[in-house]
Amino acid sequence: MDDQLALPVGTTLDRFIMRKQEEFPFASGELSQLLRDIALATKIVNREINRAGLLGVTGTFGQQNVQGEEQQKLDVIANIRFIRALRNGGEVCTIISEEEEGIIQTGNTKGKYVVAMDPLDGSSNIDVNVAIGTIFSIYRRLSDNGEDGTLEDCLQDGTKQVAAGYIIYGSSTMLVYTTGCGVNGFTYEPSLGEFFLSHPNIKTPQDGKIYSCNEGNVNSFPDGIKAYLNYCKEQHYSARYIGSLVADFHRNLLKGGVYLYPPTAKSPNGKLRLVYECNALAMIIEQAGGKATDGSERILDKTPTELHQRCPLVIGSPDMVDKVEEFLAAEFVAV
Ligand code: P6P
Repeated sequence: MDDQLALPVGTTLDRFIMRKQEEFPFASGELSQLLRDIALATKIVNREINRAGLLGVTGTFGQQNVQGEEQQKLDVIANIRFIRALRNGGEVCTIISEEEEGIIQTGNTKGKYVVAMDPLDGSSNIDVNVAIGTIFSIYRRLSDNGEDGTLEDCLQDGTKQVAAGYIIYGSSTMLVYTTGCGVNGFTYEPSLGEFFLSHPNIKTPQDGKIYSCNEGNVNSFPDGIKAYLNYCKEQHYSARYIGSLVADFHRNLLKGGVYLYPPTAKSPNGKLRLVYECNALAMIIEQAGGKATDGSERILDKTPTELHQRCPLVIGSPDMVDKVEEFLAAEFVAV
């Protein structure tokens, strides 16, 4: 039979995970199972996002999170879904979530891993059908097995991540992750309930012509950032800012570009959180050949001191991140 008639459906996430596990002779399978648990929660959250308008789960939940931000109903739902999946999966002892003030003990005291997550980032965009995302980091616990995880387990440098990823719920739903050996993207096929490898070995362009920044805050930006934004206009770059970190990051990852969230008057340390937003994306961008700094220091080298601490973020094509840093450095020389 002509095998052209039956085109291959491609590599499922599960088969990919198993193949990658075989490359690690000492892998015992817990990380593989943990990645599957995240994928399961993603499928459930994806279904609820896609039907939000029909399920009456758009809009605010009626209380604020630890950040003082209005929680959307889907923020709460996504948080519950991921916590349940990680608790039931058994591999995770402790979770950090944007939606929870303290660390969450799963009861899996023998779990080897800690997960830091933003269950649903950009959720204020849900009601207007703009792409949103989930961001996660996976660390090996430092504390002894058999006990609950500790705060120290949760405040590790980004360089200690064993895996990081995000899900973008956009025109299609994609899971993009790394375990430190490159970045791979999987597209969800709802009719089969499977993720299929669609973007193998993602590499971000060395340079780009897209900059993502909320220029509504420009008056309170550092002078070096103001100078860089003027440079972008002189170079006729394209301004692309969706206001959804995962969507802006994903576009820049694939096409080349830089995302900036500098210090502002309202957020003097920047708005984005080091532990469960910046670190994961920084690992991914570096694995794809890009860079991530706070304007001067490498994000992955920063040692978190608080669960929800914020930091400025400059992330994307390496040549563009370098250029931003050049303008910021010139600011201090000019003084
Ligand atoms: P601003 C969403 O709240 C978020 O955390 C990111 O997804 C997004 O990039 C940023 O904040 C948008 O912030 O201040 O520009 O509205």
